[in-house]
Amino acid sequence: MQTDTATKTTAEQRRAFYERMAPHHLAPLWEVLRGLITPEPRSDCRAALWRYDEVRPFLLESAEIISAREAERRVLVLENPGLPGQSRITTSLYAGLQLIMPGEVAPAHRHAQSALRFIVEGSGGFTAVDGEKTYMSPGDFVITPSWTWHDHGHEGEGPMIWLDGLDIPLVRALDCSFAEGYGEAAHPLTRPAGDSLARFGSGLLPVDYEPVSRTSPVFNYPYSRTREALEVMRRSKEWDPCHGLKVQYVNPASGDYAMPTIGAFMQLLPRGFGSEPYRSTDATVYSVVEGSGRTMIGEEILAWGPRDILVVPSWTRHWHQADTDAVLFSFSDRPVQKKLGLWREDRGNH
Ligand code: GTQ
Repeated sequence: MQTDTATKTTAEQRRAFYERMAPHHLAPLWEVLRGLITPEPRSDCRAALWRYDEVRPFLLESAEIISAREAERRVLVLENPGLPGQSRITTSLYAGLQLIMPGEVAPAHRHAQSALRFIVEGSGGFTAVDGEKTYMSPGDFVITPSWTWHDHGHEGEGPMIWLDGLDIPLVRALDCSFAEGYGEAAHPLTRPAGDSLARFGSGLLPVDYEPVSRTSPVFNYPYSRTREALEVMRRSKEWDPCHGLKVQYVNPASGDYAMPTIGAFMQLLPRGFGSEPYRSTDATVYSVVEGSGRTMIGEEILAWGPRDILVVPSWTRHWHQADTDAVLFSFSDRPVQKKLGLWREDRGNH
């Protein structure tokens, strides 16, 4: 009884104390410490799947509502269900599906945020980055480095759709967003299409080349090359128990990730493959390129097919099953975590 009263009095005393300090912008750490420094990652980010056949009609309908030019970028944001209204697919990354119709333009602008495009549907669409156009095909991995002028257009037929991945929430957390419009639809072209890939992506570099940016000078990694590489590599049958056959996109001038803030990967899971459980601290967005299967995430089973998008939160054990040969593209903030010495992974069930 006495203890109860004493506790109550203590609690009241403490509350009164906190109220007196609040106007001075002071707060007691001991009331929040356990929620700040958690023994393991604790995130509102949830596992989720977007089925392409459910999303695509909404995306096409958006073209009846607004033009690419008026929208600036006509994109449906993939919002993590645990982070509604925040334009995030994970805590640190943004993703959306962008649509451009034949003859449309998404006008030139530049921003501090880095962007990747993973092409999902269509052909004849292009993106121009700092004066060089690249035409995009499904499975291509295309980069827009931080602060480079870029516009998108479409010279082909039918809808052109790609997955955008940007470091918007990360840049927001650091409060270093800058952006400007070019003022015209397109930035002038100064190099022929394909120049960067030939110059930097052929196992060659210009003699005495010194990197001018932290981002890869290759800005389109065509799927035809990536797929062919996986097909040749699979012959050695060296399967990683957690990843199948997995590669990461590289900046050929530095050997580092292709982008400073976003790591991008491609993996092949052979037909019938069941991966061992795996988790890592980088929440990961997957885009299914080929094949079908499922990913088990905690209690959830996410069944996927071509063009579906799924997200696996940080430090969440998951494993994949492939019903057919399957090819999965993925991206995460791994380069940032690794540079800061924060990244961890955990294989198996321990
Ligand atoms: O294409 O530049 O999905 O600036 C979001 C912001 C795409 C783009 C997005 C952007 C872009």
